[in-house]
Amino acid sequence: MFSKTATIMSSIYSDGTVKLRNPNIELMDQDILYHLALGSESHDLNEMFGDVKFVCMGGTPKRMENFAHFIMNEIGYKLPAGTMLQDISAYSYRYSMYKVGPVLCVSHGMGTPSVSILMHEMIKLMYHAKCQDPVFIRIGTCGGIGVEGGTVIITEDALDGQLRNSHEFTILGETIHRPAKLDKKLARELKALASPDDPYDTIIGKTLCTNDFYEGQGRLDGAFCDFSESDKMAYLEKLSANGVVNIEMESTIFAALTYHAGIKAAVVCVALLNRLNGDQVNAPKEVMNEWQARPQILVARYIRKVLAQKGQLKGIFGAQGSIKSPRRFKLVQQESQAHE
Ligand code: R2B
Ligand code: URA
Repeated sequence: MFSKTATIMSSIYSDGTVKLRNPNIELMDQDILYHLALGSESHDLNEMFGDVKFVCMGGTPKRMENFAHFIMNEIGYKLPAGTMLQDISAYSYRYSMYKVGPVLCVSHGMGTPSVSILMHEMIKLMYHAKCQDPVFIRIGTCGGIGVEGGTVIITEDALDGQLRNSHEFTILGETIHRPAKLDKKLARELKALASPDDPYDTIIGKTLCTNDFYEGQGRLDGAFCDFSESDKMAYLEKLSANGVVNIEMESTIFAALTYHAGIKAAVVCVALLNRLNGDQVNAPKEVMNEWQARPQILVARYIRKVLAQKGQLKGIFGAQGSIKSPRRFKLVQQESQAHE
């Protein structure tokens, strides 16, 4: 059978490409990445994705589409004239995927099963595309513990519901655990990119990953609740005493599968509320939208930094797209519209 404790073997080739820890894949005629609407023989995955260096994931298709537009501007990436960003996985009707040069922006849905399916296919995509040293970053939302709404939290360790730093899998009816480890150096690098001018805190701490938003996160406001407010508070205090600063629903599987694949990874979330003060997510929409941009801003700083180090960041003129003069552009637009 298989080993119950993961043996850590190298999962990356010396040139940085991803080695697959599954001998079956290369024996197959074609590998269909069903939930991405891509295939290893139907598509030239190396040509399409070979240059990917950063895989950024977040819960919703809209957030990842917004991130794609945001990062395009941040790295000065220019689309060829007359073209626009397309959801590459639109026909899967499952996940959304946008590519902006070296950045792949993918939605992962809610909860560990959804992330698990996506991670298998994303890791295989990296392998088929021969991507070198890809870095995976989850950009998400969470509930804070003892931190105010709007705080940005970088995960140091992802813990499961029993505070174990691993993800539990049931495979062929057997239970196994894989370490839910993230790259500590990457976490520190991200933290160092927080600016003293940011009007919010950016912290590092442990993240609790649960299988449910309501009872699983000790909320009193689900359809069911068989515990008291003091039980809830005692639980949250216990989490806090163990160094847990936030709760979300994807970090253990994300950490476990990237670690198993030998891929450098980080989780950056924004707190939507302080769970010590309540359970309902009720900040106004505009406030929440501004908060959700914060992890994106931090990740964009990281991507810019890495690209700049490689001399691959476009200059300021590139960042403005093809518009040489915004004033003249506006005049031309108005003139054209007048003749519609
Ligand atoms: C954060 O927010 C979602 C639940 O509302 C879940 O995907 C998560 O991790
Ligand atoms: N996401 C969660 O999983 N929990 C929260 O409290 C807020 C967002």
